[in-house]
Amino acid sequence: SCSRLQLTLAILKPDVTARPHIVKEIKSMILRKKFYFVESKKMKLAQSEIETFYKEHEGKFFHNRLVNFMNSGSIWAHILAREDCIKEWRKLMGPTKVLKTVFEEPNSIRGKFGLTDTRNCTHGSDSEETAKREIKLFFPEFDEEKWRANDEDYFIN
Ligand code: DGI
Repeated sequence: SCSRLQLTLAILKPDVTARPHIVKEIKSMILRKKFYFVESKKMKLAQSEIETFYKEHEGKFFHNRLVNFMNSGSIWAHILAREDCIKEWRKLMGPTKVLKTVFEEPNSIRGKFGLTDTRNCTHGSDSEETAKREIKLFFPEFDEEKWRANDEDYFIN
């Protein structure tokens, strides 16, 4: 039923956004796994927005690299919907570390296209609470209640 659709924030990072044929292939992988694209936009984040987005990683050894990378080009931001969306999107992304993806999840997005632990293609929210916060950050105009009341009926049944 409709109430079982879960939302997540999915980002295609600058490494893939710079390569249109990879973007196309990842979007096909997303559709093949029965996710719906609820909202999509291509955008360039400001440094301050990246700092806010990755606040929890402040102080970690990879923080500067991560911020510089996210600042290096445009991204695609998507709201995806699916049953078990958060877990399923993270499964399709594959593990964070590129070596692990290559040996354990070669058919995941990161397994196929990941370059390094920093240039690892995608982002996905890690919980419902995070998803709500991240969706608000990237799509402040998105009204989840209104979407659930209207558009969602279009997809199911
Ligand atoms: O949810 P994930 O993106 O899989 O991973 P996360 O939330 O733990 O970390 C967010 C991002 O930070 C991740 O996509 C890439 C970067 N990162 C995390 N751990 C490492 C890292 N980058 C490097 N270079 N090395 C790491 O160990």
